[in-house]
Amino acid sequence: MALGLKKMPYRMIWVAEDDEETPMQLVGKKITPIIEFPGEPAFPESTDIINRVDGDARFGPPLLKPKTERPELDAWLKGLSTPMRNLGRPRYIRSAVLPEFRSSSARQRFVTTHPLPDPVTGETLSKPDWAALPQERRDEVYDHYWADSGHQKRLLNDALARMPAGLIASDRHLSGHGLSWDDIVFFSRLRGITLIKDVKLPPALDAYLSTMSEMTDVPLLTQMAM
Ligand SMILES: N[C@@H](CCC(=O)N[C@@H](CS)C(=O)NCC(=O)O)C(=O)O
Repeated sequence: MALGLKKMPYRMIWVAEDDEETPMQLVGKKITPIIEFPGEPAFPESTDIINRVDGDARFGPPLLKPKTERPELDAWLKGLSTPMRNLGRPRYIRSAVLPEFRSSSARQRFVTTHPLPDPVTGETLSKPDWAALPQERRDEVYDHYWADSGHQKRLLNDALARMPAGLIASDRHLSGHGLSWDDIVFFSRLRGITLIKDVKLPPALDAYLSTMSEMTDVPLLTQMAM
């Protein structure tokens, strides 16, 4: 997002979900994103990356104002998170055209490291406990949520419809004080919703996601929505 906003030219190298070697060689741990400026050591952590990019005076003054406290925004996002996760995760692993999930081993690794709640109890296991389940059980839970899409979409639509009026200040910035860290957090949280087909996005959210996608040069996933 920051690279697009600053119009800084860059080359994107996708790291497959199951590729440990590349990030280990670059920064010594399995993590993305990572950035490398010519002549500088590579480093991870999106906050540090965004600060470095936004602060790079060669591409103009910083664009991002500070984050603000938005309890009404946090509360609304919290209501979206469970159905978004239950719908999103089974879709990511069906999107073999996403570069990081191109191979079946990458998709399998995503399932192993991203728990979904037990369909009967609703309980979500810790990551280690989920990873210790037999693979067939994890696949079964992912298949359950894929099959339950109609119900999960109704839950998501209900949560979306509870968006407070005026939550999104403008297409071009979420909060009233202008383009800010609030946009970085919000757009990256909500972009994934565009992979879910036939969701009733409130018009202000729909317009915001489209404009922010253009401003940041980060594509939405609408074309491959399912
Ligand atoms: N604090 C890091 C967290 C980044 C993060 O959680 N990245 C995920 C992928 S989206 C990751 O690398 N997970 C470790 C793994 O895949 O093993 C940041 O903000 O950049």
